[in-house]
Amino acid sequence: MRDLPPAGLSVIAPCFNEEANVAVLSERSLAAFQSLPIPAELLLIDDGSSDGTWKAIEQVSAQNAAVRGGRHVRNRGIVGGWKTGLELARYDLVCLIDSDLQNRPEDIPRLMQAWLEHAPDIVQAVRNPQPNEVRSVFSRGLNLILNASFGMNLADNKSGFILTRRSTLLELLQDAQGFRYFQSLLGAAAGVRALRFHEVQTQFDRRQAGTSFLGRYPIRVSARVLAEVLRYRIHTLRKRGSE
Ligand SMILES: Nc1nc2c(ncn2[C@@H]2O[C@H](COP(=O)(O)OP(=O)(O)O)[C@@H](O)[C@H]2O)c(=O)[nH]1
Ligand SMILES: [Mg+2]
Repeated sequence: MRDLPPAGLSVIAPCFNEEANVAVLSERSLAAFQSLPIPAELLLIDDGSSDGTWKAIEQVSAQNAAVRGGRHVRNRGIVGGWKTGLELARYDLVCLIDSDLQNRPEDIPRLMQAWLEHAPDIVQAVRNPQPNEVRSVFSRGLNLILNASFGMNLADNKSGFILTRRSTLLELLQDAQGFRYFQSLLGAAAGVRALRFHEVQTQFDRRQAGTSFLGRYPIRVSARVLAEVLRYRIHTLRKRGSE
């Protein structure tokens, strides 16, 4: 049975040294909210940035009631940003989005539409990168490994541009403890719970400003993520075995 219609959507964007992107993200998100059938808010979480990210967040949140900020004095990572966003969230639906504008805020209404039409547990944006992105080779490899390890068949398993219930995300993040790159394991956490996905094709733009924390050839991080995929698989098998 489908429960009550959603009351609203809280969009959570972790920001680490994104001073040049905050204002544009906010402007484009607020414009996109206009075409949503329910109220929405944007939660910008500054994660101990060393640039002017917090100042930019203060500025946009002072100008718009639908934009609010959260701040970590020390860096807690992307998942830490999501958790703080969940604490601040007013609404029962949440959408996670990168703050560097690689995910397009204009796609938020498309994810919402898919949520209403298909009634899945999670709507996941499939990121279609621009041509000649070296990073997409790593991303596709990791996608195959995640799908094979967890018996899944997603086009973009570790896409963190998703829309789901706040309660669902809270449940998935219960597994995050002890993992440094749990942002890559969120899809897997949903897979082990047999949650139902609906995928939406989206464009994954190049970064316009700021720098990725991964760099162009993320070999070291990829190796660490792989080790965590393995550790999480063992963890979930053990957990299932003990139930
Ligand atoms: N809260 C938080 N967010 C981060 C951190 N590192 C990156 N982000 C954010 O997560 C998103 C993706 O990061 P990015 O560096 O672009 O990774 P990439 O897209 O995989 O290259 C962006 O919105 C970043 O601002 C971090 O340490 N903490
Ligand atoms: Mg990025």
